[in-house]
Amino acid sequence: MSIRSLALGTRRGHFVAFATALFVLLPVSLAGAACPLTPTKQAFAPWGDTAEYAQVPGGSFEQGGAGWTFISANITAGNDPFNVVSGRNSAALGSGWGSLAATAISPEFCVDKSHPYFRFMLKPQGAVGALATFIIYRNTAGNLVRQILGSKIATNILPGNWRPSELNPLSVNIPLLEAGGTATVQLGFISPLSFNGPAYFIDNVLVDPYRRG
Ligand SMILES: [Ca+2]
Repeated sequence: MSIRSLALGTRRGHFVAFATALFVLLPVSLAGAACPLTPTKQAFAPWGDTAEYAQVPGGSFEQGGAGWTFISANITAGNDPFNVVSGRNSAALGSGWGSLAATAISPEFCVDKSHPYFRFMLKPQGAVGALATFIIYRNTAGNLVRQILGSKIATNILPGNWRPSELNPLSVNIPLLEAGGTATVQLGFISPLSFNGPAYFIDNVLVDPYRRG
């Protein structure tokens, strides 16, 4: 039975209309979500961001980095202390001098217009420069491209504290060319070199679905 025929059937009585309206409202409220739905939470509410967030696959780094690609980077003990997503591990990017352009790249996942931004937790530690993020996606010509997003977070060579990243544009910034207005993307993180050990720790890479329900 289609949503339309359900809605037409509600004209038989007020009670039926009310009960059926509850059914009809649900698909409407999810109309922006073409990708599979995943659990969400207001992960960045302590910083005044009350949007709902869902986890990028393996983005809490609690599954051993499955599906992630690490170059001069690795999973390390220690969760983001705010427990944006609780756990025991994060990812360390860089291992000191000689580890130029340490990189972590996520597995592929589905993005639609309900994923306008992504956000994550980070901790600079002796970084000589800012952490860059990037999106890998297919452009309108069908070619895989890598779009680098600069970080606005100022860093210095002294160890810093865990903090939330700024909002990084995701579906607001790429073409949604696949079925249902979706795109297959990967997120990446590039660290500059550091004086001593990892230049950055990152944890809890989350995407921002439009608030639902
Ligand atoms: Ca974690």
